[in-house]
Amino acid sequence: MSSANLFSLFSDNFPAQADAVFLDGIDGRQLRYGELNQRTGQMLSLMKKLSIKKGDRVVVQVEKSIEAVLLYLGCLRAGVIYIPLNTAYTSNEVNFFLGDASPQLFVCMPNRLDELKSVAQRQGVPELLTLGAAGDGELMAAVSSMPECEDIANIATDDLAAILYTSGTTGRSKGAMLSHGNLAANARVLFAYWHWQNNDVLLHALPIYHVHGLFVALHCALLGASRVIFMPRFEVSTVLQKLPESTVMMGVPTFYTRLLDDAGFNRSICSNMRLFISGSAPLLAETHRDFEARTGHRILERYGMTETGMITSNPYDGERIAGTVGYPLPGISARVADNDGRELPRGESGVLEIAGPNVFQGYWQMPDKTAEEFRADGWFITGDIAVMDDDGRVTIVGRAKDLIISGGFNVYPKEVESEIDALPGVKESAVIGVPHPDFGEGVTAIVVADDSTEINEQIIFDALRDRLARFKQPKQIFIVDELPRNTMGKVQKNILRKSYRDIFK
Ligand code: MCA
Ligand code: AMP
Repeated sequence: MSSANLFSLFSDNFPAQADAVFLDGIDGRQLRYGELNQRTGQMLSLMKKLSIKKGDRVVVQVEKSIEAVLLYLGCLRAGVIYIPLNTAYTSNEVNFFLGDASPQLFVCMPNRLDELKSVAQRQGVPELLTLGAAGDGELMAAVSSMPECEDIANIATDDLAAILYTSGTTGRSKGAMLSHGNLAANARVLFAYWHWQNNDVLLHALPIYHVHGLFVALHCALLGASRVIFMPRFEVSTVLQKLPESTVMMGVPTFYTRLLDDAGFNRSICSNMRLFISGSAPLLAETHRDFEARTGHRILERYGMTETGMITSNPYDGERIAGTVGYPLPGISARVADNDGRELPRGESGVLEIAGPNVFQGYWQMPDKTAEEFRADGWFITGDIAVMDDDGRVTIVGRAKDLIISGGFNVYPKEVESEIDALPGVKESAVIGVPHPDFGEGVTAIVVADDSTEINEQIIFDALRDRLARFKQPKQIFIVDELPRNTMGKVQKNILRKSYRDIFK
């Protein structure tokens, strides 16, 4: 039986010329396909030396860099489970992930070593190495001393490739287990659906600790043996400079609204571009229209989740309709169902449920939570409210889950509320998302004091600074006398969202 290692799927497509460029860093450094092959082989040797075996976990919290991509691909190649963390996570948050994932190795940024060493020790992590944005640190020094090696670990389709943490409605993060088979299925489908071409040049400005930047973008490029212009972060001026030599860009809606806010963004800058893709959060129909008027390009919006990769996409050739997320991708079945999982007639709104080879293997060490998110017939409940029209086109109209998406990052209100409620002087809080011109939704906290200790907005901001990643911290806090409740005593967040809807306008 041949191996289902995702790395083999990529390496089978590597260009014949070893000096073909894969990653083109804007600091002038490049990674060529030949070096990718050599370095990931050495990574496999390093994993062996450290006794990190197939199925063991490697947790990684590092800046975006060429070497960070090598580490991901090296883990795939070695059959080791890769667990990337947002660089914004505080040591409090990292402590949880190390405890939950019990990795054999934790790779962190050199400038946070002092702070994170004790966290890794507390959680009993056997190996700790550093990796800096320029490839500096202990990891690459160790890799360079390893023998080259042609091995690729033998992998079955269901063996895990990665665990990506996604916060839960309970406030407790859940690790979504993705197999080599899950990732390969989605990569193949997107590559074909978006008509990926071998001479495509991908402009990559997304972070690489989430599905969008790590899997969707990099996997398509690897299947096409393409060149990737690799930016450390999204920055309008650099995007404007690099668009003329690119053909594809993927982004969250904030990328597109920020580009439109710049007068220098125009049709001629985009003349080499083939495709702009948007996802991770709803793209306003207005942004879609403005973008077309400015550039002549109709953004292709798609929809997905960490647990499933991409689920639907607007068509490449057919009509890309603003405000819709298109059709279920080939091989993926989707239905709009009532609360009991019964399919609803076309045109009615309900929860979107899906099935397909892309659907994850469950939540890491949470069988009960996993069972709750699946129907008895095996369909996965996305928690998004959708409408499907007669020809199968899907529109996302809301969320059954209490989730805020800010600039493409997910924020679970419960997690923020738990931190606020734990503060002395706080009786209770409600965290909501309200329209924000830059981030789509802005995190906002409505807090009721209990009068035991003095509390004000500034005390709350200060207390959250070291507890929660910056993007989860409320942009505004309001102290009120009471929260609106329904007759069952449940806080009515819809009323709060209405009352505060204009605060960022
Ligand atoms: C940064 N800040 C944020 C965010 N990003 N606050 C709220 N929401 C955010 N997304 C904070 C900064 O720490 C800073 O705080 C202040 O806001 C302003 O930062 P700014 O310089 O404007 O931010 P930036 O560094 O330019 O980042 C904005 C960004 C970035 C480029 C939109 O957030 C981003 O790259 N987002 C993409 C997320 C993504 O890849 N999502 C895909 C998830 P202070 O002022 O205190 O310093 S995968 C997924 O969802 C599924 C599977 C899917 O369908 O793809
Ligand atoms: P994540 O947990 O980061 O994978 O976020 C997945 C969630 O992002 C989905 O369940 C949706 O709520 C949302 N999402 C992703 N893409 C879109 C889109 N194009 N339109 C609306 N919501 C989206």
